[in-house]
Amino acid sequence: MPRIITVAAAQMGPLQLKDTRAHAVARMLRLLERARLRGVELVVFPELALTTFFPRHYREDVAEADPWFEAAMPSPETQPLFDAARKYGIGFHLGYAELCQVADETGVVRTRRFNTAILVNGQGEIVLKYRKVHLPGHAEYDERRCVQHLEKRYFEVGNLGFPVIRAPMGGLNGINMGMMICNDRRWPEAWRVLGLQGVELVMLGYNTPAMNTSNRGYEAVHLRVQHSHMSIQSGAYQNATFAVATAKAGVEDGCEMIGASIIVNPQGEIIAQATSCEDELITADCNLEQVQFGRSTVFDFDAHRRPETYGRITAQVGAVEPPVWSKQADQQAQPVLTRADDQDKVQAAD
Ligand code: ING
Repeated sequence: MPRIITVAAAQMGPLQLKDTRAHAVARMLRLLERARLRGVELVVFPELALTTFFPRHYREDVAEADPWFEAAMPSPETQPLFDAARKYGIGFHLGYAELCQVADETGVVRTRRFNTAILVNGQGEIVLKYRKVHLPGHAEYDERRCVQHLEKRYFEVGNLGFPVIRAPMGGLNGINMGMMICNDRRWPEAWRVLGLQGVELVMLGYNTPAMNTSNRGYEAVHLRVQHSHMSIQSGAYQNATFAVATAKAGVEDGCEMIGASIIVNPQGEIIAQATSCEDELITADCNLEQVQFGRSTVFDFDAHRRPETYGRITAQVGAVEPPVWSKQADQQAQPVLTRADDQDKVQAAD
């Protein structure tokens, strides 16, 4: 029995520093209206969809960046999105900068700032929240860079892990849905944590500079889209899940970002792709039953994964130097990896 949901990536063109939330929301409402006309049941908006990509702008006092953050969700400016969701019966994913008062790991409630995404159902209810874990860039002004990328200055590392929820969406009474944000897509660990929770549909937004702004080495510009697509297609294929990846694209205050939003099926095929760097709606019918092939054959995790050999993945942060081969007669035979050895070796690497 097919389980079909019609999804859309609602790609957005640039938002300039001068653009207001009302301007952004108005454009998003037009995309929602277009989605309704096409029978779309779930719309994925980009990362930080309400403002320009402000981590390119340095502020000495982080609190000076607070006007780019949402202190409430919904807020008066974003309430129209929730109203439209309820009116049309369309769910949506929204990326935004979250300003909140929550306890930290020491239990102290304080002001905290996250790069956040929420999933809202067709009744306008928030069913899932995610806070970006992999924050690229840097925390201090970097004079070598041609464009700053200060996500480590403005956001804390997300404290919600990579959650998956099974919830009704569209005409289906249960879909396993998860989220990640932008740079997360480049880290296979993020995809696998979602995959190990049976995710069937991964939603992500991104703001990706169209060129290498780090000024540390050469990266051909055509690789920007290629690396984005490789990451998403691999993640979807290796975890037998659908993925909807939505760009905020185009030139924001002189800084170009890639578009190339895509919808990918559990076999890693791109089944829809944006071709502009403007507001553009791409749609696809996703038969979630397609996830069964991958997870009952090549990626049957129960049958094929060997976690006892993966210790390094969670025990190490950076890489360690490998042992050096030598011709010494007394060179020991290559040690057989045992779980204890694996852990000891890893501890030694700390
Ligand atoms: N943007 C970029 C991204 O991961 C980046 C940053 C681009 C990192 C290219 C590495 C290479 O798509 C965000 N917002 O994470």
